[in-house]
Amino acid sequence: MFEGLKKLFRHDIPDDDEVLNAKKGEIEDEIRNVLLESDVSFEAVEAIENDIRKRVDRIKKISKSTLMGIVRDSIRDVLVASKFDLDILGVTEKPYVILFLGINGTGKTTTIAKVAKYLKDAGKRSVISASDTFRAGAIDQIAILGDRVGVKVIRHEHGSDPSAVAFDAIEHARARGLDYVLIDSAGRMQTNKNLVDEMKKIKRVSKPNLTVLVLDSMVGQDALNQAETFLKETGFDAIILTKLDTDAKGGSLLSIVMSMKKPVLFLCTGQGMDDIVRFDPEWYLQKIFS
Ligand SMILES: Nc1nc2c(ncn2[C@@H]2O[C@H](COP(=O)(O)OP(=O)(O)OP(=O)(O)O)[C@@H](O)[C@H]2O)c(=O)[nH]1
Ligand SMILES: [Mg+2]
Repeated sequence: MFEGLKKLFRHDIPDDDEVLNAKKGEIEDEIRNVLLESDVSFEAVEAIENDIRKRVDRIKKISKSTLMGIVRDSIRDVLVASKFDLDILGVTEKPYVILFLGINGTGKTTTIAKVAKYLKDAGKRSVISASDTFRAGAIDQIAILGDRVGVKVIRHEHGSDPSAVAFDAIEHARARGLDYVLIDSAGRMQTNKNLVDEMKKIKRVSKPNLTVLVLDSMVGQDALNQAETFLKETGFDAIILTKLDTDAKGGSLLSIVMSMKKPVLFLCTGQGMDDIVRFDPEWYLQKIFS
């Protein structure tokens, strides 16, 4: 994971201060190239580069370790802006309703099971609403995952109204004093008018405390454009990025964070139920700089 960006300091950056100062421009170019080669978007590279330049210009004599610190700080600054301030485990509304949206196959259903386990491990009680009643097999999929993590799944028939399932799940949570309701939804393309209307209806009926967009970190600009469409149609509060384990280069997280300008709640790093971490810039920096 992230091998591309790990190259940032494997290049022969001189340890000698004098040489390093003489080569400042060259080294800045080198950093820029590594970022671009690692699929960091142009926009994000510009932001990081400008920041690096400003910091470097303030320093008369630069050593390799100060330079490493500067690059690290610049990347951190881009990421910190997208930190999700809300402590999902400390919310007071009960039940706290989270609606998961996203285009086809981004990992919504898997992520819901992971989040359910994450909450359970923290001593919280949840119920899952199998509100993807559209795709054949979706209800069984979430039911199996719910079983695996030991969290109840409220389900109706295939083809039934997804909002009604969500309504029942919320009632179920209320009656039992559960802490969270996690609502799955059918993957959709922005062009699918029925599904977009359905999504709006789920939102209207379930009045989620939090709406999250689940994004596959590897699908690039296309997915981001689709997300923008979601933004217009329904609005969402935060992002969950999946499949970071498949990002060999490492730039996708930075690019998405920079382009979406929305807080990131979780990062998913595999198909296992524990492959989920709260978004934390330090986690990412450690992966790159260690
Ligand atoms: N490597 C990897 N695979 C993942 C991750 N999250 C989900 N997947 C896989 O991605 C595929 C699709 O996941 P789903 O959870 O079914 O995605 P979805 O968004 O619910 O799909 P639809 O309901 O069809 O729209 C499955 O094979 C998952 O195992 C992840 O973080 N890393
Ligand atoms: Mg699904």
